[in-house]
Amino acid sequence: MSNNKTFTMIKPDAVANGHIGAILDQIIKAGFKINAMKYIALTEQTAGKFYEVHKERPFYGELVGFMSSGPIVAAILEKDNAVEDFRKLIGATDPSKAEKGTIRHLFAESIGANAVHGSDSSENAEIEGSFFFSALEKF
Ligand code: DAT
Ligand code: MG
Repeated sequence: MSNNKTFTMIKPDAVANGHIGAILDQIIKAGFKINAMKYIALTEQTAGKFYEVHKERPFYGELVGFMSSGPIVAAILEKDNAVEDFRKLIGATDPSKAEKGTIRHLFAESIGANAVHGSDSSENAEIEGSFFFSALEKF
């Protein structure tokens, strides 16, 4: 599978804290092109479905509650080596462990409210992008 796309969400904490513009600026300056984008809110049901892989984890309920607590920005991003390069740009899941200058280091509040999502594989990027976008919405 080609590795030139990844999927991201700017999470409810970063949206509420006014960081949409700053985060998109970092993403674009890092060389990612926007293939698809929308401002949207997940419900508990749709957040639960998106994060179904984490169903057995102890933080699943907290995660679903948080991700449906306010609007998000969902986007498909395009760049060579997109998945790996984007994970590098956002930093570790726990912002206290995220490298200096990464998006989570700069903007995340906690391990749960950690500002951004980034897909962990090209396969999952395709699944996650298709969860939000139809073929007509991808450019
Ligand atoms: P990542 O988002 O870095 O891929 P993940 O896939 O392990 O991390 O977890 C998905 C999300 O779940 C993560 O972005 C925030 C939340 N999460 C992970 N570990 C958590 C924890 N120990 N407590 C609360 N929320 C957590
Ligand atoms: Mg993950």
